[in-house]
Parts: sequence; C-alpha cells; structure tokens
Amino acid sequence: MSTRTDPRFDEIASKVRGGTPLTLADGVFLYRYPDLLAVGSLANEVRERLNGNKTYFNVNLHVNPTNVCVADCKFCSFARLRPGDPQAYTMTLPQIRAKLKERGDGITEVHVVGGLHDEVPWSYYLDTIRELKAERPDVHIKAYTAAEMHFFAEHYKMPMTQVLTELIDAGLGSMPGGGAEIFAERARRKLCTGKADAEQWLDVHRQAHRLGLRTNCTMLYGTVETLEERVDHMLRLRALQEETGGFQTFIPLAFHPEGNSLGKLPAPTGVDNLRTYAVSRLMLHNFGHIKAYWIMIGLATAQVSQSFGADDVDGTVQEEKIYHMAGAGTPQALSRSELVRLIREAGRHAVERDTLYGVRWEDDGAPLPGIRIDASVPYSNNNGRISLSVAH
Ligand code: V47
Repeated sequence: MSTRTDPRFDEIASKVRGGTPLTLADGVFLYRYPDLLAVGSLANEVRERLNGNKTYFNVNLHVNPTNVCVADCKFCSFARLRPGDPQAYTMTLPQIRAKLKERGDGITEVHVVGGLHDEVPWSYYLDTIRELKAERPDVHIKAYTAAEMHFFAEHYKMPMTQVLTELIDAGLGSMPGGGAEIFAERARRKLCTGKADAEQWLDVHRQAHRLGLRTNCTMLYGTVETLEERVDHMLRLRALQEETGGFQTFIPLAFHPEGNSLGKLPAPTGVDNLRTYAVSRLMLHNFGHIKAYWIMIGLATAQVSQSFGADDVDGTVQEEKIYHMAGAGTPQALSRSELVRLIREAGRHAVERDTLYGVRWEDDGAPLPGIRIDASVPYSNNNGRISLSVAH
C-alpha cells in the first residue's frame, strides 16, 4: 500500500514535526487513513522523541475492595447492583490488608478501584487506604477513579476538596484514570447513567491536580461511539492537560464484550487497537506517556503497540477482575521477569518505574532470573497461564 504521498497526510506530519497541535479533523483523518504503518510510524517518531527506546513498567498489585455499585454501566461485567446478589462481595479491612501482605512482594504500588457502594460509611474508603499504608508505608497508593470521587462527594455530602484532602491525609498518592469512558453526551447516555458526567469527571481531575495529585486518564473505545467522539474525548483531555499539566499517562481501554449488556458488539480488532494508540500519541502532544495495558489488549498487541506510540505496559497487576469478568484471555498476572522479557522482545529498553515515573531499575540485558530464554516458546495465553519455561 503506498498512500504516503497523500498531501493531507504530509500536512499533518509537518504539523506533528513542527509541534503544532492537531485538530479534530486531523485526528479523524488519521483514524480513516488507510496506511496504518504510516500513522504508526509518525506516532513512533513522537514516542521516541519523548521517551527514546524506553518502555516503562511497574510492579504493582490491583485491589478491588467491592463490586457493589449503584451506577448502571452497560459495558461493565464486574459490578453487582445490590449487596445481596450472590456474586456481590465487599472485602473487610483485614482482608484488604491481608491481600497486600500475601501478594505484595516487591511491589511499589497498589491500584485500588471498586464499585460505588452506597451502604458502607465514608470511613470504609478512608480506612482502606490507611490499612494499606499501615501494612506497607513505603508503597504508593493510587486509588479511586474520578467516578468514585464524585460519588463520595455526592453520597457523603462533602465538597470535593474535602474528599480529596481527607484521602490524601489517609495516604492517597495519586489517582487512576478509570470512569472516563467516552465524554460525548450522546454516547455516554447510552453507556452509563448514575455516575459522573464528562464535565464532572474532568473537574475532579482539575481539583486533584490543583491539590498536587498526579492522575491518569482513560478512554473506553469500541462500543457505541463514533471516531469523531473518540478524537473529541482526546481533545478534552488535552485541554485540561494544557490547563493543569497534572496528567501522567493516557490509557486507551478496548471494550471487552463478555458478561455485560453490550455483549452483542464485537471487540475492537487488533488494527483498531494499534491505530488508537497511534492517534492518541499524535493528538496528545502534551502528554508524557501512552500506556498499553497488556491485561486488556493481550501480550502480542502490547508488544507491537510499543512501535505505535505507546511507551508503557502497566505492571505485574497480580490479580485483575474488571477485564477478566468481561472475558479477557490474558493471564491475571505477569512476573517482573516476564514483563522485562516482553519488552526486550519488542526491541525496547525496559525501565521499572515508580507510580510517578521515577526510575527504579533499567534493563542491563542480563539473563532473567527464573526464566529460560527460549525464543521458540511463544508468549501465548493458555487458559490464563503463560507458556514459559520456568527454570527452578
Ligand atoms: O473505568 C470496565 C473500563 C476501567 C470494561 O490509571 C471496561 O493506571 C473495556 O481505568 N471493556 C477500569 N473496558 C480500568 C482502568 C485502568 C486500568 C489500568 C490502569 C489504569 C491507570 C486504569 O475499565 C473502567 C472502565 O472505563 N471498563 N469494563 C469492559 N467490559
């Protein structure tokens, strides 16, 4: 395919190289441009200008304290509406602490998100963080999406600054990027009701940034949204980043159709995933990082995405519920060595970061402990287990 001489593509490429922000029309053009490799290669230029050959990862643990949730999100396979539902659960504080004790070896971050549970006291959410910090004072707590923060303010009748300040005092270190879905009202109305709308979601992040918290942001794609709505979503994030500079990384989240009421929709294809990484890298010129969450797009696409604009693969995760209840075929955890191998084989230089992108370790190419390097053994999912020879 040779469409690289298209003058409109060349015009966009010149804007990218000259540092001119792209417009909505530019983004939609890139989504529709047939030469995927040309779009990917342009995104890779930006990725390498900002992050060189580095691919970041961290060693983290996900904790989902409850799946009881009052919101109605059509794409969600994790939430249960009422506490009495046989599949509903709410972890006790000792259970939360025990999870970190049991599975927290070597981790630097706990990622905490859950449902909007209206029958627990505000202290439950604060104490969750206090318990984790009491168990491991050294660990960074990245907790509660803007949708949860908005719920806390409404349900417990507190101004947002109080919600955030009390959580910071309890030990909150930063906020994850979930709950953004798609900002466009037309699509959002069909996808989710009973939780923060676009402006409310953005305002929680604005206030968090003002209080000095760094946060992440996401976009759920592949449901009912148009390409224009995807690019509009990116532009709204870019505008807030221009205002506050508080976002660390953008994470595109590919829709998983199992176990939810949008189950008839197909999952986004590999090409759509790669194009979305590339377009977001090109639209979000003021973001330092684009994260390819391997849990969600699979190990193979996470590797290839490192040449399509992404420079981060998230972390070891340890136990993931939100995507696995929606049919994710990836394993529930990767070891540190497995992540490094994944990055090495993508031709990138693995860098272990902390939550705030401080460098903790850089790959020196040494053989990886516990793993026999055998190029004939593919990274493939085998009912949640990875096919790897582990040397004992
Ligand atoms: O808010 C839920 C999305 C998010 C489905 O900040 C779904 O570092 C696709 O935000 N198909 C939670 N998406 C995950 C998230 C996240 C993940 C990794 C790192 C970070 C970070 C944040 O997942 C939800 C929602 O937008 N989601 N169900 C589904 N069936």
